[in-house]
Amino acid sequence: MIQSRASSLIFLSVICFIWADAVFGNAKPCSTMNTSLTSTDSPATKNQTADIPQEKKQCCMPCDFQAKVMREEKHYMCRNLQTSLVEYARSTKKMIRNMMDDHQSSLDYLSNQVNELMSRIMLLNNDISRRPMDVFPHRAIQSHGLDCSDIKDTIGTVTKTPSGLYIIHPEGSSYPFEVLCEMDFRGGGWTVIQKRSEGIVEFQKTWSDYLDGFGDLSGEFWLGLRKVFHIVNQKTASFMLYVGLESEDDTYAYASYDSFWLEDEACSFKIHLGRYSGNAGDAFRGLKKEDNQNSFPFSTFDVDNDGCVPACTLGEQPIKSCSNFSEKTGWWFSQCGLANLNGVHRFTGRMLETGIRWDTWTVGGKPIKIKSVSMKIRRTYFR
Ligand SMILES: [Ca+2]
Repeated sequence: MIQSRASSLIFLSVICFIWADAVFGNAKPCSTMNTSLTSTDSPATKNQTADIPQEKKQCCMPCDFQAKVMREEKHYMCRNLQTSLVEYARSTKKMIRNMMDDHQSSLDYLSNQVNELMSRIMLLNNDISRRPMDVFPHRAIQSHGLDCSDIKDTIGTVTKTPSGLYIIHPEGSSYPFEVLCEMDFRGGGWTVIQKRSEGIVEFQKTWSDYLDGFGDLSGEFWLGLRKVFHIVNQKTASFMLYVGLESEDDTYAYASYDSFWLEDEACSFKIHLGRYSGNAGDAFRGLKKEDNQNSFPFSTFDVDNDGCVPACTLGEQPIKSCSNFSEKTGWWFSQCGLANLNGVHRFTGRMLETGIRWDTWTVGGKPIKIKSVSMKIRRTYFR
């Protein structure tokens, strides 16, 4: 803006200067005009000059006066030009200073933005390092199927199905519900029915809680006996169970059962397990006849089906309720038995029996302390 204004000013001055130079430059001195008139003298022209006495009078302006006027005009134009140049230089300097100020402001703003982003990244990093690794998306993918195996078999034939939360609607269930599907583990199609890792979710719950489920499907949870019942009791499918264990020393073991189903609520969801395979031992069946939890009903502290009537003896201790003995957690207790994957996470009490238990997984004859566990089920494709 300033630049264009200054340029216009200079341009105008230059034009004026050229114009003035042309006008006054072309004005010849009077004496020369007189000479030319006299040299090309003819009777006709003599008469013409006689007819224009006024013109002759103008042409006869004194030469020194005319030169003086021209000089003054030229000086005036020069001064104008000088002034314009000075103003132009000043405005250019000002403009450059303004531009530099603007650039500095922009740089300051960007620098602040970068600092703010760096702070946010640091906060996020801290947040991530504090939280347990959560590789699954939090929102359920709107894809209906009967169970995770069904989803994998139907959608998975077209495109790869990722692990995560899905909505399923098993046969016999009057309502759809959300489940965590593991699609990458051992061929995929696994519906996770129980998961524990950090010990954030407490498993000391009532019968009602164990019926409907609790916890967070993207973290630790118990899916719920009713939902599991609906999944494994579909007419067209049979299911297997996989129990994955991780010790406090970061070692892994598993127990797999080639069939798994539950009886209905009226029978307190008695558990039925097929053949065992794995390296953690068959803690569901245990080592002695009375340890066998297979075909036993589920128990909580408020619904007692544990087979201790009126009491069992563990060591020297009489036990009336295995759930109470296990800090009010729920399981398919059979005179307590050797397995309780719902036990208290990292139990620090004196008796190991009340922690997460899979007592056939041992080292040096002693049960290994368990920190993470998951129970998942998948359709079996053979009968
Ligand atoms: Ca009892």
